[in-house]
Amino acid sequence: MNGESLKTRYDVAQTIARQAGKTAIGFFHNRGDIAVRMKGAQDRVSDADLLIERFIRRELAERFPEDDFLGEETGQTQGDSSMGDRLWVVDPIDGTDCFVFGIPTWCVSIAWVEKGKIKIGVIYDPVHDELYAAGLGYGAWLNGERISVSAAEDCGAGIVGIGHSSRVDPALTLDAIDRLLRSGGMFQRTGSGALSLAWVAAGRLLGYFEPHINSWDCLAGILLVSEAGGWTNDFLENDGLRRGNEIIVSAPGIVECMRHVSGVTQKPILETG
Ligand code: LIP
Repeated sequence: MNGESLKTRYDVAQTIARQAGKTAIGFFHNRGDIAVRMKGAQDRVSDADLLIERFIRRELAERFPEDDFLGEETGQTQGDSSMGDRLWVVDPIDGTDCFVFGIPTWCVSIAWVEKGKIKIGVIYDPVHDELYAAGLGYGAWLNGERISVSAAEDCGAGIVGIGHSSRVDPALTLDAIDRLLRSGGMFQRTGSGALSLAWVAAGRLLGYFEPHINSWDCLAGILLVSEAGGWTNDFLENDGLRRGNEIIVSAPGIVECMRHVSGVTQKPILETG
């Protein structure tokens, strides 16, 4: 693919994320009128999720008919002339449980993967009008301003995001929180992995760990963190795209602490300067 095609997709993804966010915030302010269903324990889906995912899928298909699409709520759709190596991965509302209860920690997440590499990551928080964007080699940006991960050298120098879902044995998450607290750190759970990853890229959180997360929740955030100078584990290994995986991201100065907190000893795949 030529650079123009990547740049075009990068720009269009940001436009669509903003358009989707504008619709989502309207639902958020009128959430009493929205039907909500349970997909599992503590795992909700609303009509807003479905409507916004269909909007994003339609807009991307019109602009890039050769690309495939994988969405949290509608699954995978092949492009008209798909070659099977270009895929949009989308969560229309990441943090749905927060969304339905009126908690303002949710976002729209759009990622683009080509030949197994994440090349575009866009996360839009409509409540605070914060658009996070990264392209492979473009750096990471928040509302047009360059962002970078924290320069902290110690887990105790800030807050670490910890995610949890009912897919995971509570002991895994509780043990991670225990290790973090005993390392002098402090945890926070937003209910949106994507937004937490964007906050790591912006230096607001020192790192993020979740024992299992889905690709549509994290691929955009992974690119944001790596383009902002952070370390990320190899989420896509072992078919992470379809099966999900654990997620560990970190400011470069506390990778050892984050690996300790997560309980795994994965080697860094990005040597950060
Ligand atoms: C959410 C994730 C979060 C996880 C939640 C939930 P959703 O995604 O972003 O990391 O801890 O349980 O899965 O379901 O709101 O799109």
